[in-house]
Amino acid sequence: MTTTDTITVNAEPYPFEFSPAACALLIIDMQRDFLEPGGFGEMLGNDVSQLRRTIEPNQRVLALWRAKGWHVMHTREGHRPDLGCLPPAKKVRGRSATTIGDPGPMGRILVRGEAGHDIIPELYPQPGEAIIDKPGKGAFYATDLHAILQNRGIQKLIVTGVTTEVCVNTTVREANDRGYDCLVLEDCVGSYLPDMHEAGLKMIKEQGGIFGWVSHSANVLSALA
Ligand code: C5J
Repeated sequence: MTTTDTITVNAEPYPFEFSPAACALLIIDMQRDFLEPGGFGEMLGNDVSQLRRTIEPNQRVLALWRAKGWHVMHTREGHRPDLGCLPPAKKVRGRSATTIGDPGPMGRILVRGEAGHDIIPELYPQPGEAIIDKPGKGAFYATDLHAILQNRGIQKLIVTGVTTEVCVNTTVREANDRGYDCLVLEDCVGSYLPDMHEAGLKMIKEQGGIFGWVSHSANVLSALA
């Protein structure tokens, strides 16, 4: 198989086709504060096991992408230490006693450079894999993701990570408006809220794939076998 061959993955609402040279694996916000026991997510009362079930399938897909030498990119949601890129509305939303920028269980919450903001060791980026630090839910807002994808000739994205209905969905919608085709792998994305996970996937693939495609990592692995 060459990087310009077309690979077809069984998906909903219909098969997803990509050429490896023009496709990136985009892993969204697999950060310690969202996924690890004792992190900010769990501190807010969330069940982190709903997110942790995505680690193993992500590892499988990531290992394959790395073995092939294909494009891998990671994102992290977070803010500058001076909080200059944190909109006041985002700071106060939710009326939690502890909010972004405050001291949390793994350093200042969602602040760049803090332990909790970093990517979990199981999926830690390797040299050469772009890390997009994003202040918003979508990975395109106020980042250079679009420029990097354009410069590398990437038109298709395989999107994984957390959470399904928030940062994954927002990124897929932003990508769709910029002309990218996105395939979301249902076992590699997760939400603290199972019903939101289901709804998030449905919103992507309904109406003929209005925002993109949904499949399972097993389908990607078998398409490449
Ligand atoms: C992400 C969030 N990554 N739920 N953030 O989805 O606030």
